[in-house]
Amino acid sequence: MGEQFIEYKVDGNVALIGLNRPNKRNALNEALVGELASAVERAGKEVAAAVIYGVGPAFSAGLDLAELAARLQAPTEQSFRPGRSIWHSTFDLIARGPIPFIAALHGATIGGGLELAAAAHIRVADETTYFALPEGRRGIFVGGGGSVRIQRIIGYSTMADMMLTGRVVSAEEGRAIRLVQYVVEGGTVLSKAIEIAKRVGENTPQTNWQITNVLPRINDMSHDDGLFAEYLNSRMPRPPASLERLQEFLEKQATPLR
Ligand code: 1HE
Repeated sequence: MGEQFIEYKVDGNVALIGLNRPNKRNALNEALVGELASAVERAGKEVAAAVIYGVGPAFSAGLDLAELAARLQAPTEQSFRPGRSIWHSTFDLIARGPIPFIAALHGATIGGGLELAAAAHIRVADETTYFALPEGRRGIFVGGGGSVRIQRIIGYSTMADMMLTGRVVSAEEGRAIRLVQYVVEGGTVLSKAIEIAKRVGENTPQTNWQITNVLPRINDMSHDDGLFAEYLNSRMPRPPASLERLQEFLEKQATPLR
């Protein structure tokens, strides 16, 4: 793929996608986001689950502010052409694609970096992780789906507080406001995320797709529409693996819940 800013490895049934621009704290420029889109598409075709992590001291310092400043300083015709944001299309490939994504967070997870993490289905942070939405400080606004995804995760008031004040939120506070599901010791986040991804990857692809695609859409619906959509979903043909798994349990061959 000729990657400059993304590293891609496969470990069993899991893809490991690394943001690899450590000297700029994995600030997200257009080239990086484009490479990320290719890596995400590739993972969807060849593995059962994926982990996104940051190389170097941070997960990601968010939007590349130098690139935006250059664009604002010297706008081109392209700058005014309407179209879909590459951030939206790429982060949607993660959030609404065929496989689950686990974000492994450490250090700065800021602005667009947090928007990227919010596109994943499970977020694991180590204790060095800190979150901020300094858009207010920088004179800009979220643009990577944060007003939809982060707001739905933490609610308007908490997001408004983070954006208006630009304050830093620790890993533990991140767990309290439901930004992350796990907080682990420094240095162990990647192995924990891989362990989770491998376990998730053991589920049937259909169930994983329902959890990552049906469930969040139902979350956006009214009570009545949600129940209707759940009913329709229950009428979808089930793959042979569903019956095999039920039989495994009934024949006392299933691995006990752990
Ligand atoms: C960057 C960026 C960046 C670092 N764009 N170059 N994001 C922010 O407002 C966060 C801005 N960054 C920081 O506050 C700090 O860099 C950190 C707290 C993340 C890390 O601090 P530190 O001391 O480890 O590193 P550093 O020395 O500040 O940065 C190392 C280099 O990365 C340095 O470049 P150098 O050439 O001087 O070595 C920094 O300039 C560069 N760097 N962060 C460009 N973000 C779609 S809308 C999304 C809106 C947002 O994301 S707003 C949040 C933007």
